[in-house]
Amino acid sequence: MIWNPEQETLSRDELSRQQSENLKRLVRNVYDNVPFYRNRMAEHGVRPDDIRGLADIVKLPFTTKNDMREVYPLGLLAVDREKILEVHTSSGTTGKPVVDAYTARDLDIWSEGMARTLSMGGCTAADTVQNAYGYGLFTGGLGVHYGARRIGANILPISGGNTRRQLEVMQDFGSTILTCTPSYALYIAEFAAENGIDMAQMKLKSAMLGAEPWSESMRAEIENRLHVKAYDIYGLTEIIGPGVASECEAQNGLHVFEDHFYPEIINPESGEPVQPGEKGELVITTITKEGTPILRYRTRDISFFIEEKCPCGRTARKIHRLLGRTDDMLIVRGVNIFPSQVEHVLLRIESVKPHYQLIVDRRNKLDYLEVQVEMNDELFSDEIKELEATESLIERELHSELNIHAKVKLLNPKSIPRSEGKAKRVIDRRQIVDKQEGKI
Ligand code: DLL
Repeated sequence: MIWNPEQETLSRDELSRQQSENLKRLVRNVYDNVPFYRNRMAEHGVRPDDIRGLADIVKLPFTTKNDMREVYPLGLLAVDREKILEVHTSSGTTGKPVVDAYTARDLDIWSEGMARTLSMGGCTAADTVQNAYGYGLFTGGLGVHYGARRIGANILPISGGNTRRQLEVMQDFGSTILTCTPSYALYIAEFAAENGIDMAQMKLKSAMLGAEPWSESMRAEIENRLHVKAYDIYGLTEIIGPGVASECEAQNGLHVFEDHFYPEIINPESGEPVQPGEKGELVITTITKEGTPILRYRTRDISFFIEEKCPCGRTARKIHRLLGRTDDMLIVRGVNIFPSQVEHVLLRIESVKPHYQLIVDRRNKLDYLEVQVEMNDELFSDEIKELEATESLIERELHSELNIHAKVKLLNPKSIPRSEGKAKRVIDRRQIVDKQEGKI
């Protein structure tokens, strides 16, 4: 179902007209009200009058995560403090968190984006949404909450964790839509199987999954085990939270809600727009936001535009499911590797589980990649030579996918820590080694 047919099926001309107007208003607004942007624009030699339409967006400076950290906490505020109703931040594990401050209108835009998103998964007022994203400063919990509320669905604000209780609640209240990270969805499936709970007996029909990278093969696994259709949903704190781009029933690319979030794809090295259909870094401008509007935010997420018309009838441009992050890309012995490539290979192998970690280290000054993956219970009780054969099979498959050798280590079932939120897939020990050696 299309939540807002008028906006979601706009003609390209009308959409561009709206985007253009909003962009001009945004630029004038941040120039007048946010010293950070006024200075940035001055450094770039660009004034609000230079932005006459969408094509001029390339004249504007980019904003990076570092910029946002430097002005922490509220240096990007474009309205009076008292107009702010709510604040969210990223987890900030690698530095100061980034902040999003919402006015009433921003919360309205967020609810709209999330109502569109949940509708794509078939959510109506008759549905029961089990919201297992974390509530708190993280945007997942409240983002889904506001969207479900706008639709008028019944919300179970259970938050993440306590998997036994998740399954009890799902059964007792007949949840029809599950919202959580893909890794947690898989964990719920695994827990159910181990405890003899038949997921086919549940009423679940869709799972709206995002906040971390996942793959097509992982989708198949989740759909089979949870008996749902699984949809990819994307967003980030800097922009608004979830509800920036989401997958419709075609399950082939995510429609960007571009009447609010204007997308570009650039070459991360040169900063120039890529050719149509070419992959690059997603850059987003919040053309309607009031509290903390952002010019050309460099998401570091890698994707490309899918240009074909979507059978669902929505006209907003689609991006391919995220391919990785410019900063998650590992360079091992000069080869670019994304954790998603490894996941793709592992999910093809029956006797292992999709719980894995990549450990990168440096031995004798050479990069060394080890893929640790859990075996399933059958393989666990098999003979040593079976384990060895599986390890070499995975090593061969990884080699043909990645073009480098990775050592595979099979781990006992359940030895990789489970996450109720985002999973940790990469442990890069090289940076520590480099620091110790005084190279960095
Ligand atoms: O993760 C917002 C969110 C909540 C999205 C719930 C979807 C569902 P942050 O914590 O700021 O916000 O992290 C944003 O997570 O730049 C991506 O690298 C990654 N990410 C988010 N969604 C996806 C996805 C929330 N569907 C960062 N696929 C982003 C791949 C995703 N990566």
